[in-house]
Amino acid sequence: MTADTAVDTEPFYSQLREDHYSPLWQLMGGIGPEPRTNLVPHIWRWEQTRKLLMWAGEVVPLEDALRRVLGFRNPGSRPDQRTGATDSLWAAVQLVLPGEVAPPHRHTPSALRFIIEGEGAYTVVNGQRVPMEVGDFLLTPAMHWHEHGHEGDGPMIWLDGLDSPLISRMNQYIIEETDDVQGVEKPFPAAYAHGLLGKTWGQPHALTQPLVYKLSDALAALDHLRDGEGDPYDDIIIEYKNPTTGGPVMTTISAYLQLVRPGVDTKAHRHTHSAVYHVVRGSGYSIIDGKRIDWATGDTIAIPLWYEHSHHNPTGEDAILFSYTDRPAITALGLWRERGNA
Ligand code: GTQ
Ligand code: FE2
Repeated sequence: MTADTAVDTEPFYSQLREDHYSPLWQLMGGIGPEPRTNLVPHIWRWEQTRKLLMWAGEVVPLEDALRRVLGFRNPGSRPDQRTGATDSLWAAVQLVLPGEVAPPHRHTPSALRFIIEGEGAYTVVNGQRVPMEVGDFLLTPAMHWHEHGHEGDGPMIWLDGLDSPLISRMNQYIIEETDDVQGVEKPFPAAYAHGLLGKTWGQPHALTQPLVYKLSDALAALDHLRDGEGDPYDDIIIEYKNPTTGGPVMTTISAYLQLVRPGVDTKAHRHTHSAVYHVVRGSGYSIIDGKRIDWATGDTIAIPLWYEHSHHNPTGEDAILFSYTDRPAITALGLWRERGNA
């Protein structure tokens, strides 16, 4: 067909639109052999994060906010895009001031917390009261009731991680809220809470996994492993596990603590899950997509899917990183892939 005999296709396309048909040949733009995202790697520095969060404490009463949470929004996000720090992971800092209670609710997104600063706060998850101490890693699995209170002095600050952007994209984000604080039930003995011992009659108890992992336990495990070889991409890394399944801590989210030993340069890799890192101790840098990002205690870093990254500790001190990912969700969908330079 030559130009001067070209068919006028406009009536065809307008009929398709009117009758709700999609021509595939117009939809394949931007899809190629590699996964792609418009999101970008980014670091949020602790100094600025803490300053803005404390400012929120001055200008936003908890009654108005319910939860005083500042999310880390990926700079590559389009204005209407339901993203957090990455395509599927929300990351945020939350501030509770003395005497405040963030009211009870439950939702389909799974949530985790890593405690950054303060003492005297607690969360109640399905009737179990969990005190929060710096370095603790806490879980609020999907549809578990939770509320947060603070009986100490001074600000209480923690990192929140949720799969809410993923759940939102699937139009499955539901929340139930109430003003009635939960009745706090008698605490489970540790072995029962951790799934080592279980009742055999009637209903299983409402919690089937530990709700808190202490920093000292995780650090002891890292220390135990530090003389070995380590992972080529992460150095000495442990996963927080659900002991009742041996799998990730939640259906969609896995979480880790890692030690990048002094002088270590990890190899670079990329994978189809995305990750949020929080610097617990020390300093160092990562090379993400060929660019060096220096980090130090309190900083939070987003690595969206398929960006190549490596971690480096040029200092003489340990660097300890907490991180969480959507790897279990990506794996369940059959999408997990990795490409490394090891
Ligand atoms: O503390 O329950 O960062 O429901 C986002 C949603 C925290 C919470 C967030 C939440 C919470
Ligand atoms: Fe919540």
